[in-house]
Amino acid sequence: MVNVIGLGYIGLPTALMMASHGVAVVGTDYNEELVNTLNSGHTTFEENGLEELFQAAVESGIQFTTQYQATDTYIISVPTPYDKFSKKVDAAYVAAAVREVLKTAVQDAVIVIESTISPGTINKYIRPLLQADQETANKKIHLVHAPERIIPGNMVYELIHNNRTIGADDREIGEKIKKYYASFCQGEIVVTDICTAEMTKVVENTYRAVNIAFANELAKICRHDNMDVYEIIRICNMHPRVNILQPGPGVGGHCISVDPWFLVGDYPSLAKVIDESMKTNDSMPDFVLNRIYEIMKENHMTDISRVGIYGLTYKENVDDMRESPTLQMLESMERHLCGNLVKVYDPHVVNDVVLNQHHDLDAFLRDVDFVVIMVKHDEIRENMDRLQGKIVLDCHNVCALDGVYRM
Ligand code: SAJ
Repeated sequence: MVNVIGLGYIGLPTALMMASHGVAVVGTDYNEELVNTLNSGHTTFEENGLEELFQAAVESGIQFTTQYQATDTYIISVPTPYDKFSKKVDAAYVAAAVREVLKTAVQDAVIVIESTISPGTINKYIRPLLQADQETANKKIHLVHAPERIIPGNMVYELIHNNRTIGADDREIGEKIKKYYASFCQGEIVVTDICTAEMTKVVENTYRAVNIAFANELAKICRHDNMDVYEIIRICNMHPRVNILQPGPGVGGHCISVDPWFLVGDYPSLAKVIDESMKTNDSMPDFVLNRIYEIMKENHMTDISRVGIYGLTYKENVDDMRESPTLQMLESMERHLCGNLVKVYDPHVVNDVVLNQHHDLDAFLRDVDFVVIMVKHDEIRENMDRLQGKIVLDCHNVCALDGVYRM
C-alpha cells in the first residue's frame, strides 16, 4: 500500500492517479477540513479532469485520513516554501513529514519525496533523520526523490504523458518505485541518483524562468522605443534555432517564480544570470503599474476607481493564486495609496480575496472605463468584443480591438 502524504496540488492528483490504476492508496493530510471535504466526495481545487479522476479513485477504494499509515511505501508531497530573505529552501514541512513517517514505517520501507527541493537538501536535512532513526529504532529505511513535472491546467494529461525522473541511492529501490509510477505514466521514467534528480527539477524551472525573463526584458526594450515586441518575437521565432517565449505581467505559480531562487540562495556568486532573470520577472507587475499610470495620463483619466483589473490567478484557466502577478501589483498599488480603489474581477476566484472584487463580468464592465488584462482566461478571450469602447491594456497580446495598448 502506498501512503501519500500531503494532498495538495501535486499529492492529490498523484494519489488519485495511482489509486485508479490498481495501486492500493491511502492519502494523508494533517488538514482535517481538507480530509473531510475529500471524504464527503468533493475535490479541493479546480483542475481539468480532476473530478472524473477523483470518482474513479473513489470507486477503486482510495482512502483519505489525517493518520499516517504503517506501510512500506510513502510519497511525500508537502510544500517547500523558500525563505524570502536568504532565498534558500525551507525543508521544514518535508522534514516534519519524514519524522512522522519514520514513526510508522516498516523495515525496508521507501520514502519517496516528490516536493521540490534544492540540490543537497536530502543529504543535509533528510538523511540525518533516517540515520538517527536507524540508530535508535534499528530500522533500515530507503530514500527516493521523484520530483513532479505536471503543469496546473493540464495536470491529468501530463501525469500520464510526461517523462519522469526518479533519484535513488540504490538502483533496485529506484526500479521498485518506478513500477508504481509506471502503473499510470506512459512517458519514459529515468532512474538516476538523488542529487541529480534534485538538480534537474530546479534546473527545468530555472530554464523557463530565464527564458521568460528574456522575453520580458525584450518587452521593456521595445516599449522604450515603441517597437512591437510581439511582431519581433514572431519573426525571430521563424529562425530554426530561435524559440523566444512570451512577455507577460509577471511570473507566478509555486515553481518558476520560486525554485530558481534556491540556486541563487545556494550559489550567490555563481548564479548571476539566474539572479538577474528573477529580478526582471519580479519587476513586471510594477512595469504594468507604470503602464497603467502612463495610459491614464494619455487619456486624461484621473479616477483610478474606474480602472478594472481582469484576472487574479497566476495564469489562465486555473483558480491558483500563488505568487500571482496581480496580487503583487495590487500590493504595490497599496503602497502608492490607490490599491483600495481599483476594481478587480476573476471568474475563477469565487471567494472575496481583495477589496472591490466583482463576481460578475457584466457588473465589472459596467463599473470601469479602463480594463487591464492580467490573465488570459478563456472567458475574456470569448468576450473580447465586450471591451469595445473601453481603454484596454492587454498584457498578453490576446485582444485584437483597435487602439488597444500593450506592454
Ligand atoms: N509565463 C510567461 N510567459 C510565458 C510562459 C509563462 O510570462 O511565455 C508565466 C505564466 O503566465 C505564469 C508563469 O509564467 O505566471 C508560470 O507558468 P507556466 O505555465 O509556464 O508554469 P507553471 O508554474 O504552471 O508550471 C511549471 C512547469 N515547469 C516547466 O515548464 C519547466 C511544470 O511542468 C512544473 O511541474 C511546475 O512548474 C512545477 O511544479 O515545478
